[in-house]
Amino acid sequence: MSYQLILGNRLYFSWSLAAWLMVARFGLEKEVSVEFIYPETENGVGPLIAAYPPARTVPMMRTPEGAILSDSMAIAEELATRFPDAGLWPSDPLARGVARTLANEMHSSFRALRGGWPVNLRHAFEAQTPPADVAAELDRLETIWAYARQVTKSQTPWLCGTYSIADAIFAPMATRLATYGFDTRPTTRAYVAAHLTDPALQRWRAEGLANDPEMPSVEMPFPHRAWPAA
Ligand SMILES: N[C@@H](CCC(=O)N[C@@H](CS)C(=O)NCC(=O)O)C(=O)O
Repeated sequence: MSYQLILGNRLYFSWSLAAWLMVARFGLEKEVSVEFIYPETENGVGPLIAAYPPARTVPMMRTPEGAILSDSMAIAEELATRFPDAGLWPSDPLARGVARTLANEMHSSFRALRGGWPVNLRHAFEAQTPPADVAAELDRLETIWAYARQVTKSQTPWLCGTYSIADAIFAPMATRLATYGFDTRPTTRAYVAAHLTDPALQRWRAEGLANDPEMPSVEMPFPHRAWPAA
């Protein structure tokens, strides 16, 4: 049995985007088969993921031995350990440490942004004024993204040199800023643009638009604008 990754709707499920990038962005699509499940009711993904106990959320990855990984960072770490040549973490020790702490901060924090501005790759909205708690987290993003680029001397658009798990896990945050039209500060603006022009992210969105249903319960009542090119 090969690796099996179960994901949710490409246009709304933040951690599913991050997990898919950990596969697609690192050349692992032959090793990991990907399936999508679409919750249409208040029960969410629960009944659909019930075949993989004890998972309750997506992403979920089943390893060839049968381990059920139901947490994004567990999926990240197992992929990085099992496919060491794929380069999921930076090889440079300093850059790897920075990438790890940023990825884990994303996973454990930013509750206001995650709750207030849900991921939406179907629609972009006219620029929203962030509430105070969201604004504070936007400040924090600018701080840690600028820190990572500066301390690792990144010469690429990415946080720690070559694209790493840290960039995959922040991709949904970059798309949030595109969706809600926030006029961001310099490092943030350039970093969001890098994600919007990333071919893997563009493919994820195009395949979502072609295949995945609209979820009215996640849509916000703001005026729409065109999806930003970058
Ligand atoms: N700890 C999990 C959280 C994943 C998570 O919250 N997934 C959400 C969607 S982004 C989910 O599956 N929610 C249950 C539902 O929609 O019914 C992880 O990091 O992978």
